[in-house]
Amino acid sequence: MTLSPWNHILAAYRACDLPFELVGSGCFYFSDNLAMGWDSARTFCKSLAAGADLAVVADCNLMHLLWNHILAAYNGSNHWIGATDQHEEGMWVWVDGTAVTMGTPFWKYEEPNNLHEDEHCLHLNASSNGYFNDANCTLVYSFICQDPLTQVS
Ligand SMILES: [Ca+2]
Ligand SMILES: [Ca+2]
Repeated sequence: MTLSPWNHILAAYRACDLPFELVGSGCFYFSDNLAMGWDSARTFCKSLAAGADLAVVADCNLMHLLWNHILAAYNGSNHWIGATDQHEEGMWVWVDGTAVTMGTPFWKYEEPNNLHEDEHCLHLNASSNGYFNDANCTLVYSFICQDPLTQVS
């Protein structure tokens, strides 16, 4: 039996439980027009599935895959992802507790800049092709959640 490309696509979609979509090798939820502050976005993500949280984007290839998907399907808008330096200024940590890689190839030039000493949450920045920027956590942005339990390899 041969699988048509369509079968392959269906199989890929089934790899993630709704409302998560397969991007790269992970299962992600894009909030589309639903927008809120970073903390509320994190709470929302956790409500979607056991173990779900804001997305950890520790891989540069994944960063570009997510951004290209946002450009194609979600208006290329700013999206919160799961890292913050709320606990200690300048110490960027993913929601899974691992350290965020600083500088290129992840961050927009001269970011994070902690503007007005009040930028402690990470987003894929619409004005810089999705490269990382720190922003005020109360800004109302769309966001990306991740379901680690349905991650495929
Ligand atoms: Ca900061
Ligand atoms: Ca900034």
